Amino acid sequence: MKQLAGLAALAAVFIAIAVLGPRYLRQAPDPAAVVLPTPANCALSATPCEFAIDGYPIRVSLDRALVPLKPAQLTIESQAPFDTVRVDFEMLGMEMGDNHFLLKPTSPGVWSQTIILPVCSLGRSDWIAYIDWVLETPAGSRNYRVQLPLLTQNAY
Ligand SMILES: [Cu+2]
Repeated sequence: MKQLAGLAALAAVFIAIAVLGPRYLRQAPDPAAVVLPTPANCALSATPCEFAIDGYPIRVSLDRALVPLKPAQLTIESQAPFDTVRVDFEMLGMEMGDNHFLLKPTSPGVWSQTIILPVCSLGRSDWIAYIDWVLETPAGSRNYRVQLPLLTQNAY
């Protein structure tokens, strides 16, 4: 009986790791990632954000203001030879589900993806977009992350 309880406890721990693990893995930047400072005056829903990674200019834009449940096109432009571009939308201190998107290269130097964000049950509109880039270099892969604040707008 004692063994069974021990086994159940162990199983509970494994289940907790399986359920919670990916969430924390997703939120944590790659340990080797270069976390760039958040660009000043960057309100992603109003105007494009522009900054640089390793001397390469980067432009992040949306084709429309972000409204919950309405698709919007997120576009990231750069001549840097990135191999992977992804974005994760989160709310500080609130579990908002999986809002992780892999951007697709649509033309040389342009990465794009359709973004849909859920409605916040608390009526909040403040999101953080964690954008991750992976750059393959002869010396190995380099990861970069920038976090951009953004506000969704009410549909009504
Ligand atoms: Cu929320």
